[in-house]
Amino acid sequence: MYLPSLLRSLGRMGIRVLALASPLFLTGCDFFNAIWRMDGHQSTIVVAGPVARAQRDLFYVTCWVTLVIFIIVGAVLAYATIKFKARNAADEHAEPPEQGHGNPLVEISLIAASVFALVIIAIPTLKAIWYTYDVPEAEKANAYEVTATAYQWWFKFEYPGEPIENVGPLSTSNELVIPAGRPVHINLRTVDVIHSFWVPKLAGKVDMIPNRGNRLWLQADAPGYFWGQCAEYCGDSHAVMRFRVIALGKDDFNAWLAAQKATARTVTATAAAGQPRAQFAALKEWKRNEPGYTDKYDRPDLSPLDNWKQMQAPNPNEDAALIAQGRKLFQEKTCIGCHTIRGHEGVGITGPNLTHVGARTTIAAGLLENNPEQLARWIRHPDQVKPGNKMYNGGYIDVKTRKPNFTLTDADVTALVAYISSLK
Ligand code: HEC
Ligand SMILES: [Cu+2]
Repeated sequence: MYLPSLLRSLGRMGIRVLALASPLFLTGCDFFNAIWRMDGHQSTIVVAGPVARAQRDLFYVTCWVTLVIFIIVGAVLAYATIKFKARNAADEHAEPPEQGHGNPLVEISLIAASVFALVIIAIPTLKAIWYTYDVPEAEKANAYEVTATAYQWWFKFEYPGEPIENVGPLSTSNELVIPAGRPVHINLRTVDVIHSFWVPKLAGKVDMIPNRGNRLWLQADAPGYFWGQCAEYCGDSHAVMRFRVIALGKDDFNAWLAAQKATARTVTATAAAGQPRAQFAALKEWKRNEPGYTDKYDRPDLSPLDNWKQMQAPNPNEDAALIAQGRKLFQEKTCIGCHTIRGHEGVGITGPNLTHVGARTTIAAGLLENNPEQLARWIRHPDQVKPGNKMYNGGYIDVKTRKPNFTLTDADVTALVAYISSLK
């Protein structure tokens, strides 16, 4: 397939030239790099799965056809402008030449050329629509099924093929773990407004519509860590309604499923080896809207996937007493009413399932890095991190009177953070 790959690399070059011509590239080296390599976290050009690849190739076909049209029209325009321009005063005041009714040959050729261009675009477009619509027939038996449900401003992921006795399907939040190299069929649902499910490197966006089931399929070529985003304006915190997709090899995936099906970890004093350590040095006071850390992932020493794998292991220096205190506070401060911690006291379903939240790389729907500092920041001031969020409005404060429902001291936050981090 020489021609498509040539077209592809030429296409990439064309976009780079356009990007370089843009004055924006002067604003920063990172930005320049991202554009030059075109491999940002949410790139639709450097892709990692067959569905996104089909969509990208279609984009290139359209680019090329329209580029050819642009060049022809531009050339004719330039030719006419130069050839027929007024060259002296006499030309300028000359009568216009005799006006005709056009040239049937030219007109018919133009119509034929347009139809031809549209057909060239239509054939791969229709093929791509059929291909991306559903898992190919031959692969259906091998497809893995997941249900993604959107809430203002986070995602719930359920695994209908992994039932837990007396509970229902395995359920997790904000980080979707899938098997690599297998098609994944995702049912798209929403409990409130219209959201849209988008993992740019794996597949184009598809809306999640109230009272109407929708779906998409995607596949990751290889194990990896991918950035996702709600792509439909859905209220206050739409821009920070994010998620992650982690694709794992077969064994890793099965190990993950087994760990997720287990009930929440209970840390006892004997289980916690080593020295209890302070969970974090001091509570930092974050400024309102101070940015989180997950926009960029800049750890050259550790790939995002390896970072995710490290998060699965319990911290060797846990403070069992502090964790027990946190578990008690989780009940007293009403957290249990909104969050499920299967095996512990949490039974709520209006917030993300936290049974294994300590093993996730992010919190607050992909917005903050999951570390003690950011957890403390979130638990203290969810309103300052995500405007409008329903943990604060209706949980921390009474929405009608705007009065706080409870208070959290620094010591409370420290204990809650220790407890939540222990939920591996
Ligand atoms: C009124 C319901 C409600 C209460 C009460 C509540 N939460 Fe939440 N919680 C939520 C919702 C909703 C979210 C998702 C917010 C978002 O990302 O928009 C959330 C998110 C979280 C997250 C991040 C989870 C993730 O996967 O991103 C943590 C951790 C958390 N809550 C801890 C707590 C703690 C600790 C308490 C008690 C002090 C608490 N919550 C009380 C509703 C609640
Ligand atoms: Cu949304």
